[in-house]
Amino acid sequence: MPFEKRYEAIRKSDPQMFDVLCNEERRQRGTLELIASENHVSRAVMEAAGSCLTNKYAEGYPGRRYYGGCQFVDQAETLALERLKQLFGADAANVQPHSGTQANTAVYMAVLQPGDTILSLDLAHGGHLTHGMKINISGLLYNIVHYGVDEKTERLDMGKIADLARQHKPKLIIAGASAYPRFMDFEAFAGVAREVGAVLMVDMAHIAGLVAAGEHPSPVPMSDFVTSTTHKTLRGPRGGLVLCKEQYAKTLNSRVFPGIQGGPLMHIIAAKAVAFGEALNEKFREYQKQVRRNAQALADALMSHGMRLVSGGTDTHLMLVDLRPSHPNLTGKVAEGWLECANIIVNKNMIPFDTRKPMETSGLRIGTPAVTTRGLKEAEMKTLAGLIAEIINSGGEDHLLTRVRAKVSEMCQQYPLAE
Ligand code: DSN
Repeated sequence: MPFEKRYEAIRKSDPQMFDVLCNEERRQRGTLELIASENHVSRAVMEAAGSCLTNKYAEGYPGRRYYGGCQFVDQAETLALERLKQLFGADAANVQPHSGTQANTAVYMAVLQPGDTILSLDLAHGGHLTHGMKINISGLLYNIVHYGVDEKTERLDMGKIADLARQHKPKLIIAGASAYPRFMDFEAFAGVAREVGAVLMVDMAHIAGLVAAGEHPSPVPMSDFVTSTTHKTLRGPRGGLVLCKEQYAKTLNSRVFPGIQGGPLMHIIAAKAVAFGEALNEKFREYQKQVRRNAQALADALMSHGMRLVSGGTDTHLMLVDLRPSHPNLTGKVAEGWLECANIIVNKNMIPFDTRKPMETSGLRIGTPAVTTRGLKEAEMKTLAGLIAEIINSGGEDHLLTRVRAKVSEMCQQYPLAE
């Protein structure tokens, strides 16, 4: 069925919004999405997210709600919880956080008092804004000490992190990143946390799908809390989740609701349950293997075209291109714009020790989850790397952008998104 047919009611009631939705659907279908934190969900996830569960208030938790008529949304939330715990082997879980930010904030409120110290990765070295950025709630409420990557290896140095922990005695240590291309040693983090008496929270938002499929070491056994979004490699609807040890479950639940949220989004929780069900399937494991194989192939091919990658490559689904050595005058912002003109979508990103501002940057972050969902494999990664390198080397030359756009369009037709 042509996708426009799915928006029939909107076409009749709100032609302006119909146009917006169709344009975005055309954009997604006609571009190659290399933003590392994005993906394309299944039709089943989309149906659950667009279902009648959006009509239902269900403050509370399954079996203990502040509203009548919750018997079926209780089933939806219970399915989500059971599947999630099975997927990651977790003791306890909460699927109500509206986002990763809410998930992280709920954990902070469960174990910290304002003024307590958090030790976390610097945003400028690949961390996340909810891990203590000055004007995020985390940075406003808590005392933040950051670790970074080693200047030479561009990898985490667990010795230095342990020293910082001994010096500052954080109450909470956060492991997790939004732009770190290497495996993290969660055992080592747990050892540091144990030594200084800190709680360990791993924010696995980027790698959750890889962890679920056994393609990245799991942080669940050795962490007090594990948070995640549900829409990145995990390929669910936009949202958040928290896993924790049983001893924290009651406090954590009360910090999510009524601590920082009211009514849960039951349609999204149903969509999370559908996505977790998909992630339990063998096909998902194969998908995640391919995500990593594609990342490896893309990284190798980009380097063969003379591009420098932060830390020299990737273990995961993403890589960071450092534009400085090959193109000292080119910013990530400009390169992102050229690539977008050719329908290749990436995001500018700070690289460690970047001297440019976050809105300019000297780097690009590139990830393979979404193009792998479309069915692209290693051979297409090589082609893509060649196209990216051509564009960047050409200085955004118009004729070339037009030619690459035609080639990308051909690839999109060859690997269409599911109807
Ligand atoms: N904004 C997300 C990302 O792109 O990595 C993190 O929340």
